[in-house]
Amino acid sequence: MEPELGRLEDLPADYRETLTARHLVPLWPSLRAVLPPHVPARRTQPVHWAYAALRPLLMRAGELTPIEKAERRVLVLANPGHGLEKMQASAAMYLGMQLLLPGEWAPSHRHTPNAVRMVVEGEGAWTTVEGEKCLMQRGDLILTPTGLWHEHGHDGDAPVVWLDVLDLPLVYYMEASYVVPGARQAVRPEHGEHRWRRAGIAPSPVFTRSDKPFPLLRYPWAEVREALLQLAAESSGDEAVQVTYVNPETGADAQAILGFYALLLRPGQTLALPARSPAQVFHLIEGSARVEVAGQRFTLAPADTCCAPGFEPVTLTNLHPDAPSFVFIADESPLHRKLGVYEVRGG
Ligand code: GTQ
Repeated sequence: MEPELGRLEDLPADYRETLTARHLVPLWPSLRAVLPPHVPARRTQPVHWAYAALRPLLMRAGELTPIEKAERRVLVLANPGHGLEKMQASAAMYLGMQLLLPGEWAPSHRHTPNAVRMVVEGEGAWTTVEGEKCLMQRGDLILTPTGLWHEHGHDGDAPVVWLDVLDLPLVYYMEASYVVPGARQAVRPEHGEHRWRRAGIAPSPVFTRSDKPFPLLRYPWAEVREALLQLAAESSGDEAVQVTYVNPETGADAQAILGFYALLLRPGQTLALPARSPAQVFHLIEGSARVEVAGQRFTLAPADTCCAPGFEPVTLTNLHPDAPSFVFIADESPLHRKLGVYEVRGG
């Protein structure tokens, strides 16, 4: 037990008032709040956003608000633990479901926060990033990293929905979040998907090495899914079958602050993840899965999303007895590792 410390009320009122007038604060009444013993205080609560409940509200937004009045037509998945107005899923993660209707265009801009798009529904939309036109198909991951121009368009004939994951809360907290509006981009024929066609071969530096901080912007789901199935076929039943979205040039995480992963849960598999410092987000791409964290138990249907605070063990169960389930995961690991605060407990 930590010894109890003096309270603010224990101090004479005139002394407190003088401190306030001088912009001074006594530490000891707040010391346990900012440095809680052994386990950090976490505002992030376990929360489940069911797509079935969210989708009609997003479609309603499509009727209520034209794209010109929204620029980005997004319903934010806000964690009540942080206060809805903060628009945070966790300390560093922002989640939004974005709707683009046929023929609409979300104009070009660039901003300091990093974003990724996980395509949830619909065909025919695209995101152009620094002149590279990235098709958006279900399960594709598209990066729009810090500082890169991006705009979204839609040539299909049905609504397209995707999940935005940004490090906006962190960058905003740093007082470094801002946007620059731009003009429609010219699409260039060169594409990271061409230069990084296959793992194991890289463009030779002599002529073609890009020197771009983000050489690959689209990770097609068809290929990630295939890779997971192959990994599952060639590993033992107890191993977690997971891939990390990386920068193919460096092998480092695809972005600097948040980490992105795709997980295959084998038929009937239960995966016990140890408590780790970063918060996590789980989004079900395909199948049926249960997520248990901090006394909560969520059943994820396809396109459902939930979040889990850091420092809590998480149990994932594939509810399909005879088919794999596929989970997209975002977490704060790259940030925690870079800051030196990453930890795993009791694993
Ligand atoms: O599509 O560029 O959910 O700038 C929030 C901010 C999406 C976007 C969001 C953004 C975008």
